[in-house]
Amino acid sequence: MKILITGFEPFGGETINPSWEAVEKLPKKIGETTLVKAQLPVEFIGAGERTAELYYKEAPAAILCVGQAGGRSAISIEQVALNLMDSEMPDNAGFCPKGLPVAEGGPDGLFARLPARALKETLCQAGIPAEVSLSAGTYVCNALMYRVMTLLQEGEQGGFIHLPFLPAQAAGKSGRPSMTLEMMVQGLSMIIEQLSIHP
Ligand code: PCA
Repeated sequence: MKILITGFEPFGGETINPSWEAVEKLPKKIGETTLVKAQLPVEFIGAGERTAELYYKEAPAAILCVGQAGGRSAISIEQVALNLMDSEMPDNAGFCPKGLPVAEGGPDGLFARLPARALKETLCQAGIPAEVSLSAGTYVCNALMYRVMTLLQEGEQGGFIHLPFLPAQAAGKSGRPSMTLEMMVQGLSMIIEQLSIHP
């Protein structure tokens, strides 16, 4: 099985993004699953376009997108993507949509195609803080997740995982939670393993 796994470049004044730091550290293969990794731009349009290109080129059986959700304390398995782009902060291309749909005329929401609760349980049992999240926000990550859910065909899995800040990022922001890179990498590996066992 082949899985496309993506992380993001830094944004919002940060110099690193835990999602790419963690994805980059994953091995090329986990069990029988080959990982195709890509770093995406933090762009409402560009992130989805790059992912679609890779999906058509690589024909993966699953797409797992990963992003940063600074302020969260657990690995968040996103359950739903909204057909809404609404932001106070421009993306890295300078685009700052206010209340626009991701896909004109598309459904209001699309669910992840992942066993979210089972994944959460597996991580928690291994001592890795994890939660099922009901909101991926209305910024670039949500738009990418929505786009991914429209790409996937029958029998293919996909979804979005949000990661907390890394300790180095949280250091300057008193009280912000963080997670070590090792724990993030372990958490993502376990998620990929579980997707491979239950395709
Ligand atoms: N997090 C942002 C976009 C890129 C990222 O890593 C988000 O949650 O929308």
